[in-house]
Amino acid sequence: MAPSQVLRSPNLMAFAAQVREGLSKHGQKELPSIYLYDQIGSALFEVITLLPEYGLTRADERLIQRYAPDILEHLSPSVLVAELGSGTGRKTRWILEALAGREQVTYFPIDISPSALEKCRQELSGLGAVSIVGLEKSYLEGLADVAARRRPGQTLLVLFLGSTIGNFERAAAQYFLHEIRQCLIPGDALLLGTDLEKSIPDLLLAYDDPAGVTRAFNLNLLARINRELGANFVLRNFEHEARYKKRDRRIEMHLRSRCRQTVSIPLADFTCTFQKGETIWTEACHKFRLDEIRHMAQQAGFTCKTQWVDSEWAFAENFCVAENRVPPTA
Ligand code: AVJ
Repeated sequence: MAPSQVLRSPNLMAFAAQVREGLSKHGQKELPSIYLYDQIGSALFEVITLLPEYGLTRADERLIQRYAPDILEHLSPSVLVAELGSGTGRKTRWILEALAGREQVTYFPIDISPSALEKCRQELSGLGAVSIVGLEKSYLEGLADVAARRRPGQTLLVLFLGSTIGNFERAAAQYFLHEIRQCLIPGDALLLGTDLEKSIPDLLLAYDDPAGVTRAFNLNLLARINRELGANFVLRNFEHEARYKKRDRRIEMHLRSRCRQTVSIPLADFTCTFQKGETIWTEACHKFRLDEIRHMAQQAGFTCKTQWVDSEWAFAENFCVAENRVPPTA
């Protein structure tokens, strides 16, 4: 085996394979949104959460802060907390602090990014009664791991915050909730954060802010492909675009080619041509209705006990409890 192949990590190979697959599509070219979140992308997203136009994350945190006591009331003692996507730990802190006031807690942040797990550990290290066990795995692998470690009598609380579920196609979101439920036992809980439908101009501003942070966040995906796969994307030749697709009730982020151009991506063994005006679809952010979320939860084997909605930004925190029966997948 050539030395360069020995040095290629499985993660990098998977990245290369998915870039190649997405950019060789004959219709709409696309790149998986998970790759927006390298160290630079995650830092840019952090800045997005501070923008006045992007109220989503602040609404999420306000709701968690305010309703943490109500959430705890529903959970019998000896709680294990698992979070899908470690985030920064900022929102989770409110729940862990409240729990730690009543018992010793174990917190499992699950993230494929080691740097995200490290940041999360730093942010939450001051909490005395909380032991943090980071799992560098995909969401469902991590959750299965947590389920295997639980002892009888422990209740599992799964956190899936920030409307990350909105990145899935609707059918895939439904399927994913069902997969989460399969890892749980009756009485376990899921706290699901979902961004709600709101005025289209407000949504477009949230995903195409005047300061250009979201633009930088989107373009960083091409810069990352340059850095990690040796590609030669010229970032100035692409334009950030946010669109609202009414039929799908989602924002889509695209990168639009300003001219006809060819880009080579050596570590993906691939050369790609873009027509002038052609786009790469980089992210979908679905928006939800309250009754739709209750229905999705039910179809997945949960009962949505409470939905808290923020008064400044239409966002819902959905508190769901695992039912005895799990419906078959549709
Ligand atoms: C982190 C997936 C919830 O969908 O609003 C923000 C990502 N993309 N601005 C979202 C995002 C552009 C964000 N999520």
